[in-house]
Amino acid sequence: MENTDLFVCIDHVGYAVPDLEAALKFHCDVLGFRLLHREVNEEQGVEEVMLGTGEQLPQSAQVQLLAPLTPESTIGKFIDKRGPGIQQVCYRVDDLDHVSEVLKSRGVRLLYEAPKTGTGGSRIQFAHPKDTGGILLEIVEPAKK
Ligand code: MC0
Repeated sequence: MENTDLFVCIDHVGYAVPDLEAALKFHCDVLGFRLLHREVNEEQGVEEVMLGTGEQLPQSAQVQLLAPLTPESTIGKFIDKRGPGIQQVCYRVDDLDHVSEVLKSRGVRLLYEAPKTGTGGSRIQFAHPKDTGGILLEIVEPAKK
């Protein structure tokens, strides 16, 4: 039977954090996560780290820490309104364009006209939380190796 699944797995859960170094220390020293990747994404207004249990991206059990570059950024506003915590859940896909078209055809509003660049050169898109039961849903197609 043809596989019609849209998603490969949960790629990561993203936490909005006001203090990246403090959150990194907690996740690594207390929870035992390993730092897999770190970058500044100016377009998204974040400094982010990806944590996991293996040696390189993409891994299972990934956690993303998202710190705001400015108070006016998406994460800055989120922390201001809701406080630190889960900001997004991200599903991994093989073909972002295909999955985007399917979601759109099913009435889900996507936030961007065209995919943006995410962690490690990945392609990303978001579905509006109003269309997903209150969850900001990111979809990611990891960069090809
Ligand atoms: C806002 N709302 C949320 C939410 N943010 N609901 C669930 N989860 C969230 N994270 C709800 C609010 O409670 C409100 O509902 C309504 O959506 C409008 O919220 P708002 O406070 O007026 O905020 P907006 O509209 O200015 O922005 C919300 C929006 C924004 C989702 C459009 O956060 C956005 O564009 N996000 C996508 C980009 C992003 O998150 N970048 C940072 C991660 P009520 O009921 O009060 O009306 S970058 C990233 O993740 C990259 C690096 C990667 O993974 O590779």
